[in-house]
Amino acid sequence: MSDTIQTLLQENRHFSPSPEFVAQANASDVSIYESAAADPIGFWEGWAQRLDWFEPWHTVCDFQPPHAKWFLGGKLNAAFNCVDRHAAATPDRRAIVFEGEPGDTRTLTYAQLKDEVSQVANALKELGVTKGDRVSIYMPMIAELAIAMLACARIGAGHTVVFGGFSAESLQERTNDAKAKVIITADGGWRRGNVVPLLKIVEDALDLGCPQVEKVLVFERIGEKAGADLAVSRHSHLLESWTEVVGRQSNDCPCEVMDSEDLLFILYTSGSTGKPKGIVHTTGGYLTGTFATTKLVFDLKEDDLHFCTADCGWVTGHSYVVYGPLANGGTVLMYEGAPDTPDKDRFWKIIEKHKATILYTAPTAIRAFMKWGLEYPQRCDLSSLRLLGSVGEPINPEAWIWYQEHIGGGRCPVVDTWWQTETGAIMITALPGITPTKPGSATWPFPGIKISVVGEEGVGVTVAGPQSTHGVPGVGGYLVIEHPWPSMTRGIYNDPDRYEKTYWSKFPGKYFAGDGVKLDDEGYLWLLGRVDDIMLVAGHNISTMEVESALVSHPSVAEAAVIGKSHELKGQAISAFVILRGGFEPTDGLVDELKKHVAHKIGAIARPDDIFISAELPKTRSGKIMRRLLRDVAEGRALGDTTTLADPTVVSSLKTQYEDKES
Ligand code: 6R9
Repeated sequence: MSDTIQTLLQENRHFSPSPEFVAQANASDVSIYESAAADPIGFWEGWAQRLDWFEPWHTVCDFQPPHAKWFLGGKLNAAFNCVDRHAAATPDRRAIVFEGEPGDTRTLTYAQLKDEVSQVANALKELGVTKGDRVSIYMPMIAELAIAMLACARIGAGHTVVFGGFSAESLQERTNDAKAKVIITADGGWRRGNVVPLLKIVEDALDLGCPQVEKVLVFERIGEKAGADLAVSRHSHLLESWTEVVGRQSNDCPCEVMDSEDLLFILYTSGSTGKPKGIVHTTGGYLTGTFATTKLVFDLKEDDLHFCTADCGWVTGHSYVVYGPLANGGTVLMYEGAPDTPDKDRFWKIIEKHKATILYTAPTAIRAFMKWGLEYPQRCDLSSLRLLGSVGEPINPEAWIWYQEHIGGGRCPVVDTWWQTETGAIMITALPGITPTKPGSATWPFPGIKISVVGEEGVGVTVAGPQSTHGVPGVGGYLVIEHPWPSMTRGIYNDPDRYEKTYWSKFPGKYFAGDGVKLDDEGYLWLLGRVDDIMLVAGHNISTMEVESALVSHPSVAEAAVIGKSHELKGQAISAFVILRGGFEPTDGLVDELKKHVAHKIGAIARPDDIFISAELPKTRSGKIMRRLLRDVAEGRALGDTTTLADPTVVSSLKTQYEDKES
């Protein structure tokens, strides 16, 4: 650990935005929290008024727990707000800057984006899609993916984007649950220099049975190397070439007039157990939430280039690659491939080449960058960056400071943003022109959002920004959201009971997020991970996150995953799975040292009973560690559902190694 990091952690230092940043910031007045808390409905209405509506709403919010509706009676179109209004005002401004993995680039101005979205929208109509239908999208992370989403929104068809790394079974299950009439795909995409054969996987899904699918629109991304010939395919009667069908369309396609509460999209969350949940988002509320948070959290301006590294297969890609930035008339950078292709400096090269100003990525990526070493970012000029964001998992203080120091050059504010597919938009975050940050804390709720930290009985402390009641140091609880907010999910597609049971039954009338959180004595929120991952050791609640952060703060540890393993006396005993940094050997001496290090950092109660040094950890395709499977390994059970893993072989080989060591 560098001396600077050591000092910063010991000082529990706050980072304040620089005076230059504050002077230019979209939000720099702390009173925004107070006014939003006093009148959340008025706060959100103010943001909705900054969108373009065809007809105004008559009621801002109607909340009949667990169901909320927003901007009732209002009519608008999401594509109009993300494309047309900017194509009219600033036609030559860049909307999308795309870079493919092989290095090909493409820039679309708002005028060009409007033409392409309209042509694809007309193509969908020709294929029989009408307002109220659903379309599934299975594409690489290329500009046409965003275009396809906006084309659906333009004609009032709900989209369901299925991440291009998912299997034929996953695609089939989601497509059928949504009853999608059309699938939009590409012949393939690039990943680590290889072709991901998307069309072949679509064909496998069709073989498994997608009875309601009438057409498949295929974008030719790869060409011959994809090995797909539309004419000779066993499904050729369903396949349509994008070049041909889109190519012959007019660029004039009026936007459908949509009700505020009409479906915008369904996005399936993998979930750690059970069938994926089809999370429903509607038009007016979702757009208001993503529009407001993009403007304030990312401080987005006309001349920014916003680089969100998430794939559009995840909610982060929906909200902060497509809808939020484009609703603001911003410019987004989309990158197709892996961060280590051709080399581990790819993100930094992209930032240098295109002069990206905002970077929004995940802790799992930041920890990989730390492991790869400083030589990669240091090769590139990252001086264009002015703001950094993190999302997806709790960020360890160590990783936060590394990110701030080595990527942000010590000058960029870091916003750690907590939210979920279900919340649609960011819920807990710093506002970069206002909030002094602390490494590892997501800080305060976004204005207009009221979060409570509650115990089993549902009583607790409510936080709504800097003026909130301060917590009891060290006391954690369940994260609940007190009031409805515009971008909240309207439910689980085809499963209303599961919606109520999952989110609204533990604490009636309040949204239960499923995460643990701790409030510190200055009113800052510290996320502790999923409640299923919190351990109960000899009567003490200990979060896996805290022990992992302690491990990662040791110079030998690159990444750690901690679980509670059943224990006769203590209830649960702490087991850790650790990946070492290059140059460190897995010796018994090191294991002992790590145990002592954790005891020293947190207390003897948190000392791991065992530490297993491994080469990899089981992660979901979006990079979250699946601790449930590590519990299966440690407790000698058969592995539960592994279908959401990025690489299912990781956990089976880990299980073998673990069992060899135990025996
Ligand atoms: C946006 C997204 C949601 C779950 C959420 C929580 C975890 C996300 C976080 C975070 C701590 C953050 N999570 N952001 N935990 N700090 N900044 O990731 O949505 O894929 O639905 O996952 O991710 O556990 O409940 P989604």
